[in-house]
Formats: sequence, structure tokens, C-alpha cells
Amino acid sequence: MLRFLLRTAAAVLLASAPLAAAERPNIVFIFCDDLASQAISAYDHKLKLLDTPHMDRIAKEGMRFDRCLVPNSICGPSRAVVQTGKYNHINGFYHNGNRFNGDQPTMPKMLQAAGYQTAVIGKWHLVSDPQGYDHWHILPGQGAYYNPPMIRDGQQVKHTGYTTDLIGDFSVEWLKNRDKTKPFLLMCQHKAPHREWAPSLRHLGWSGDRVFPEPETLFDDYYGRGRAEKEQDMTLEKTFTLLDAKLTPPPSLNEEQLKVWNAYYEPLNEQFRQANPTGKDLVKWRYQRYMHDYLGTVKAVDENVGKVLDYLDAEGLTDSTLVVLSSDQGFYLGEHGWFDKRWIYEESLSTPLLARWPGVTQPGSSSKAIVSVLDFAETFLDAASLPIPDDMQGRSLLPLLKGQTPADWRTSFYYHYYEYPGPHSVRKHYGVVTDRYKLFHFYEPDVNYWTLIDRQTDPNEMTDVYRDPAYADTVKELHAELTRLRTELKVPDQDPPESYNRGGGGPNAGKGKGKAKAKGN
Ligand SMILES: [Ca+2]
Repeated sequence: MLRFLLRTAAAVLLASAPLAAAERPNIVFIFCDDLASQAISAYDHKLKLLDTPHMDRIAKEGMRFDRCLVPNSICGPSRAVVQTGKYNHINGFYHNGNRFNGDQPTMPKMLQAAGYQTAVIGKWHLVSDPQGYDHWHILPGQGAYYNPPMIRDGQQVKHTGYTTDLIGDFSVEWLKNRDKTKPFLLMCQHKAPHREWAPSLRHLGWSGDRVFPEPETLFDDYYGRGRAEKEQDMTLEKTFTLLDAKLTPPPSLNEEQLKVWNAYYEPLNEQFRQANPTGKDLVKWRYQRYMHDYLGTVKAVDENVGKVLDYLDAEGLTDSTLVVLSSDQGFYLGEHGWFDKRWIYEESLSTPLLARWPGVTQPGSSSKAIVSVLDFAETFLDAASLPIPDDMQGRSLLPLLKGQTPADWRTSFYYHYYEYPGPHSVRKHYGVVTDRYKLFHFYEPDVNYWTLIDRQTDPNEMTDVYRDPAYADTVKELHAELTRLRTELKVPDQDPPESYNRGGGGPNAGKGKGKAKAKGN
């Protein structure tokens, strides 16, 4: 009798398994590196820099989020937030050079344990080997733009070709060979458009004779802001290298590719040398070169987004798949004279977020709610009908995707950047962000001051009004909100926090320990 009951129970479980699987969506997460929303046409940016038809398709058939913020605008830390749904002072990965403690609970582990088939393909940048993935095929550290060495399930492999295309191809290949009885989580993580912005050979000269419009703040002199803004090292004027300018070619090109590369760049570089521009003319020249190259790399990303969407269509998976496209943070495309990221200022604080889930998300919809990469883990778990652990610090975006923003949705957001000293010399700071204001604190002994930005009267974020008496009440309210957030999020008062040199933390904690070692930024 007992045996009969067990057999019956097993039969019921077996019969219900495929049904349960069908009810849970597949998840395709396309994560870019340093992708600015200014470079995505779905965001309808005033400079109209680039057409991105494939990314736009996700927005047209789904939802565009206009204010997706990052807790810490730098590669590794943002990726640690996505894995854990927790701030960096909790997950232990404060800045690049840290080593991610992969033994902690993560979103992919939870999906995997619940029967999802999981894979991460492309840029990883967390130093320790990925955990929670049935398959991983990652770039070591920052990765190369051409002919990248990669690590596939622990084994070193070497590929020939353009990295963005390879990541797209490997993603589709994994989808083709997956176990079709299980739902899947595919994390397709592009290296592009990270510095040094090296386009595919097929996109060299893609913009023809076009002169890209310049941002209003290209020649910002940082008047009205403090020492941190004045003394950074990330301007087109002072920081742009020969490699950034393509006056020297990327080291990862092979001989044959280098010929094609030189055939495009060398005549232009010769013209540049003859003209020998200086001062503002040099910055203008660099901006044009930067836009050709950066946006060129985004074109390849866009085409590879199309590759994955086409596969979903061809396999009849579109309706059962949540597709999310985002970036580890935004990027400066010449605003304030800068490239790179790191600041609480808008271009680096804000990151693109497009999401499509047929039958759930209204096509062509948008949201201005403050959301974050901190919410992705929670969203994916919720989509899979799994519980969200209490100690995760974000919130599921599912209600927003359904067009119903909860009345108690967040109206303020905590930010904290730790990487100083470091590349580009941006000082440590933390602060609170609302729809209208940013109150933030540079808190090192030698550079120590508060700033208040009013984005309503100052959308380009050019003037600190912290000491303006007209803002006294606002300053008081925002200080109180900042304190409330730091308490709620358990931000340690001590900085660097005690956990900094334990577990995943510490600037040198990861050195020499992992196969997927990080380098660069
Ligand atoms: Ca990045």
C-alpha cells in the first residue's frame, strides 16, 4: 500500500513538473558594460547619437525605465549587486580588485536550486569562479575586444573573432543545446562598450562624414563645485590616451585584422598629425573619435541583442521569456568633459533598463519610478514564483512591469562609491538621491565637503547649492533621509568598514587566487 502511495505521488509529481515549468518564465538578462542610455535610441536622447533598432524592440514590446540607478557606479561592485540583491557593504565587493565571495547566497543559485538551467556568458569581473551556473564561459578580468582568451567551465580556451559577436553566438549556442524540459536563466554579459571602445572591423567608418553633436557641458570648468570634481582624472582633455584615441591600435588584433584596422585609421591619424590640433580643437577632435568608436561598439551589441531576440522568435520562446537589458552603470559621453563613470552625477548614476515580458508588460510602456540594478535578483526570483530572502535589499519590479507601481515604492535612493585611490581619481562619496535632489558627501580627510544638487533648476548638475539659505529646509530633510537610509541598509559608520578586509573585501584580497582574475577597471 505504501509503495502504491509513493508511486502515485511520484506519478503526480512527474505529471505536474512540465506544467510547473511552463508557468515559470525563462529569463534572458542582457547586461552591458558601461552602456550609456544616451546611446540607445529608445531613450530618445536630445543628441540622437545612434539608432539601436534591436534594443528599441525590447522597449517597443515592453517597458522602458527612465530612472534605473546603481548603488555604486563601477563594474565589479555593480555585478556583485546583481548576483546578490545587496549593497556592497553587505556583499563585501566594494571596488574593483576585490574578490567576490561566491559562497554567499546568490540569485542564480536560488533559481538553479528551483530547477532553472543557468548560464553566464561573457564578462564576469568578480575574480572568483562563478557559482550557481550550470554553464559558464567568461572573459578573464576585463577581457579583450578581439580574439579573446576565455574560461569555459574552468578550462582556458582561446577564440578568434570580435568578442561581442562571440558572446552573442555562444549565448545562442547554449540556448540551442539547453535541456528543453527546464526553464532557463541566461546571463548574456557583453564586454562592450567598455574602454578602449574598439569597434568591430565591419563597423569602422560606420558614421561616414557625420559630425556628432557635442554635449552642452563638453567644456565644463567645474566652477560651482568642489575639489573632487576639479581634481578628477577622467577628462577628454587630460586623460585620453593614445589607445583611447586609436592613435595606437588595440593589442588584441591579429596581423590580418590589424591591416584592416590600419587601412581605416591610419589615413585619418595622418590627417590628425598634420593638423596637430591643440586646446579646445583637440578636445573636439577627441570627442568625434570617441563617439565613432564608442557608438560603433554599441552597434555590434545591438546586432547581437537582435541575434538573441531572433532565436527566441524562431523557437517560439518569445511569449514565455522575460527579457531584461541593462548595464552595470551609465557612462559619460563627453558631458562635463568626461568619459568613464563613478560619480553620483546622473550619467553614471543612472543606467539603461529595458524589459519585455509578453502578457505581463504593456508594449511601449515606460516608468519614471526610481528602480535599481539592486532590484534585479528580487525581480527574477519573483518572476519564477520563488520567495525573496528577507535580507535582500532591493524590491521586485514585477508590479511595475504590470503597470502598477505600489503606493509605497521608494522615493529616495542610497549611493556609495569607494574606489579611491584608483583609476580616474574620483573621491569616495555617499549620498541620497530623490526625483529632484542629490545630497552627497565627499568624506576623506583631505577632501571633505557636502554638495546639494537641484536637478529641477539645474538639470546639467553644474551648481552646488548646499550653502544657499533658500535650500536650508531641503538640506535638513535630506540629511534626515540619508540617516534613515543608512540605518535601514545597515551601512557601517566606520569607513573603510570592518568587513572591508574580511571575506570578499580588501583591495588585494583577490590577488592570485582566482582563475577569472580581474585587471583594469
Ligand atoms: Ca562597467
